[in-house]
Amino acid sequence: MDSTVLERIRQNDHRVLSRVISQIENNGDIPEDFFVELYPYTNKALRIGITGPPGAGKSTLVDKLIDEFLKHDQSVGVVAVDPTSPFTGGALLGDRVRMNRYSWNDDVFIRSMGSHGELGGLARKAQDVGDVLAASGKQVVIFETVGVGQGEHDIIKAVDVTVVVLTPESGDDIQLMKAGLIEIADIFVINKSDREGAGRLSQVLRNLLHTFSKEDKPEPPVINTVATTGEGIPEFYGGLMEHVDRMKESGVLAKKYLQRHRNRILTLIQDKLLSEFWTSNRLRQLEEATRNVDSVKASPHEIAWALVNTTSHD
Ligand SMILES: Nc1nc2c(ncn2[C@@H]2O[C@H](COP(=O)(O)OP(=O)(O)OP(=O)(O)O)[C@@H](O)[C@H]2O)c(=O)[nH]1
Ligand SMILES: [Mg+2]
Repeated sequence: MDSTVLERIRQNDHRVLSRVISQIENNGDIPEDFFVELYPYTNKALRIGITGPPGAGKSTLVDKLIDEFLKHDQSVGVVAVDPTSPFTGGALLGDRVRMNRYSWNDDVFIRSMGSHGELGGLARKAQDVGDVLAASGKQVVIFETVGVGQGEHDIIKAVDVTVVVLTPESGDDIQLMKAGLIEIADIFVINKSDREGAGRLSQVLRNLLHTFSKEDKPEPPVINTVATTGEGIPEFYGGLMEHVDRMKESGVLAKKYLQRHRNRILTLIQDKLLSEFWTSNRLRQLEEATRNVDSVKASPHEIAWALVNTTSHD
């Protein structure tokens, strides 16, 4: 990758963005200095995470939010992470339709990424993609993902502000707490508020949030929307920006940034050490030790320590 690539990214050349993002996605050969040189241009964008159960209306909501940002003269990048789950089989196709809607617009860049079953790496890649979009000058970078497992939480943790989208049918208060959503959410949106039970859910949620509110974190607002008609969208936009201001003032945003920075260092080291550790020789040893039930003679601990003590050149 030569230095003109970075220049092209900074000039918001969408064709180059696409190419670089594909390289990130496919574990392409990206020199380490690329990210070092990119870094100074990655810190201006506001990073928003949007998560929630399958079919809650996240994509419809993001579409409406894009229009709202454009109205306020802000450019937007979207990283839509598609988990390869039977629930979301058509998501990729849907996202392609969305991309076409903005293909003429230099202020919007939408990209979807598949998980290919490896969520850990996906969180890291999604962040790298977010950095590329931020460096292209996008003022807002939205990460959209289905919130069901740890991998998605890793994606969502790497943002400034997290929006959790629920619907009247997404269940009672106990489920909300079980899912750990209260901990990760900075803002709740009750979408599909045209359906029965939306008022009750927002009331239950507000009470819960009030009970669990902590002094070091502003209490998350609860906003009702109907993404399909656009009802509640200006309120969502307004509430989001107000909340971001509050987070900025209270120092929460700076804290999140530092946490994210630290986590990325930890993940990079983890990835590097693991990839260095698993030499073809060690992989062979592991394969031999676990080939079939009869060949399993030693305890997992014993095998693990033997692998650790094998020098990488053996
Ligand atoms: N009635 C109603 N339907 C909605 C609303 N918002 C979205 N929908 C519909 O719900 C369905 C799912 O919407 P999406 O935006 O694809 O939901 P999603 O959360 O992105 O879905 P996944 O990416 O598959 O998890 C679509 O058929 C939308 O038209 C709403 O406010 N009210
Ligand atoms: Mg979607």
